[in-house]
Amino acid sequence: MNFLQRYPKAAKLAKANFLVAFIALLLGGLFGFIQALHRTDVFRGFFDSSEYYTLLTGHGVLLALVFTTFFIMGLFVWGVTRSLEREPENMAYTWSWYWLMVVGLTMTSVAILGGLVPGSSIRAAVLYTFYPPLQAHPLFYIGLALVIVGTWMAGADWFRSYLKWRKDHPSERIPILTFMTLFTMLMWYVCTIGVAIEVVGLLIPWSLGWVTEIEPLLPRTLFWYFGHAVVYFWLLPAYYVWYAILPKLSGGRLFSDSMTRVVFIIFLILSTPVGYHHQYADPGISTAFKFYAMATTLLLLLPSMITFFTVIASMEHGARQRGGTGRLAWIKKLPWDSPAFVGCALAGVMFAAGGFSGMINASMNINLLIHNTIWVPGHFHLTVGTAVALTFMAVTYWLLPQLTGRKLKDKTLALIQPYAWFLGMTLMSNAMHRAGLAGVPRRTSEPQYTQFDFEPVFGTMAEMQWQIAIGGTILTISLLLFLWVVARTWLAGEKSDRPVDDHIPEPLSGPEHTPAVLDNIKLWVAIAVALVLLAYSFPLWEMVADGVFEPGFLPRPS
Ligand code: HEM
Ligand SMILES: [Cu+2]
Repeated sequence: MNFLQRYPKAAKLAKANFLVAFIALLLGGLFGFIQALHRTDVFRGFFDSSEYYTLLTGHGVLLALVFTTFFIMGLFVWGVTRSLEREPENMAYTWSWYWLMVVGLTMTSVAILGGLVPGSSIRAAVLYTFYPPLQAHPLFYIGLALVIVGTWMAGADWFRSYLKWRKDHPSERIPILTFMTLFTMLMWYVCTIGVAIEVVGLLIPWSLGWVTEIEPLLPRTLFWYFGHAVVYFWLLPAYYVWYAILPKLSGGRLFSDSMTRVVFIIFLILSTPVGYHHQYADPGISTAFKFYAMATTLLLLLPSMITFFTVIASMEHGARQRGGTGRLAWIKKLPWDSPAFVGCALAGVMFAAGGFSGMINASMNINLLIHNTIWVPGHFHLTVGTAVALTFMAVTYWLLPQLTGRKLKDKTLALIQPYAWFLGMTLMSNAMHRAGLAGVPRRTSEPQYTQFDFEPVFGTMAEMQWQIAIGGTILTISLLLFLWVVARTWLAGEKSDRPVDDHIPEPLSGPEHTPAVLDNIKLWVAIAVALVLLAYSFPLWEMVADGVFEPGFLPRPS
């Protein structure tokens, strides 16, 4: 029996989440295409430069916040159901979090798209980081708040399933797919507290006009309290795929169950105290705390290195099972003709490159060299824009047949798609990094500055602009190919009892070798909270203490 036949309710829910994710991907991707052509001066006919921030907000919010979040919800529904072998406990509750998220997302999107309607007073050109002084229509913030509450309810749903399962299996280890889900959600609970306080306590009252003045540093700090951890909320589900599914797609087995758990625990503990690394250039936060954030950020390279090792070891095992030999020659024996495998593997390669530029972002001193330049989008199109997005697209080729009971259609197009993404991103991201080093700013529709010469270390500005535009175009074609294959499979794929080989083999070193302490949820949450308090209580207190009494520091009634 396939997943759809065994768990029809969960399959329906996962598909509903994927549907929203893919619509967001289409719209957000088209905005990205338009931006790439516009800011490189290749074609400016789509819209006026004054609307650039509306588009950029649409692009960032729809891709980095909506596509990711809805896809992750669908992925986790699949994984929890499959690994605990039970449907969600109460479908009315389950659908209520889904619909809450959809309503919230609709409000936020209306606020953003309103900016494109001439004469409309509804606007939200505040970018996906949405902190003041840019101000959006209240719908934007209220919608975001509803989406966050929806994700909290989804997390509670999975904890509930887990606790029910625990009653029947008192001494078993938490199944690995559920373990990864729960730890990702725990991290999400810790980090979303910051943004929830920011949105509900400061931004909504401010956008409604209940308070007239707002101190920029406090909401910025609360945003970045959340804003780095959110990248791990995107990344951990990609790790989830690389740990649990990629070894299988390579024809092998996961190398180590314990290492997988250790990595997720480190992310729970360290993800949030690093937020100031986005505020190196902000006044009002002491250097000591920025330094602490730098240290914890660099420590986070450790779990990524462990992942690199564990995932490659699993892939090598797979390739050797398929007859691969030699130090590196085994790589040739990997299934380079399987779209799901190719997408995940290339996403991993790009993530390694993103890790290198990330080390530069993270270092307090050299960060100043690239701060707010187009280098930064160069970096995160490798990480969230490829490591995460391409992994999600690739695993869809393997998941969608399970959820729909239909075989993948148009395999050749599906295979071209990840290679095209890799090529397009190599051009676009590399040129963005180089242009950033020459000082080209991000977030502007007019980066030419005719009175000013950007001096690249090598090559020319014109050549970089073209690489960004051509890379962006190839990416857009790749994205359309993906959506085409998805639509064709979903609507017209051949029905089958076993549309895809969905068996996941046991790890080489399984949970029986895993220390029990790794499953001690309370202990790890306590350590995570302690580190957050260490990083944030003093600076936040400093911001609020005099502010409560100083007019203009905190929002005050108008
Ligand atoms: C068709 C593929 C894509 C193209 C052509 C594209 C293009 C661009 C360009 C040119 C910018 C820089 C704009 C500026 O700073 O002025 C940008 C920003 C951004 N992109 Fe993409 N992108 C694509 C895919 C993605 C994906 C898949 C994600 C995430 C999942 C993503 C997330 C972002 C974010 C968060 C920003 C920053 C927005 C801001 O600064 O507020 N992009 N994109
Ligand atoms: Cu960060």
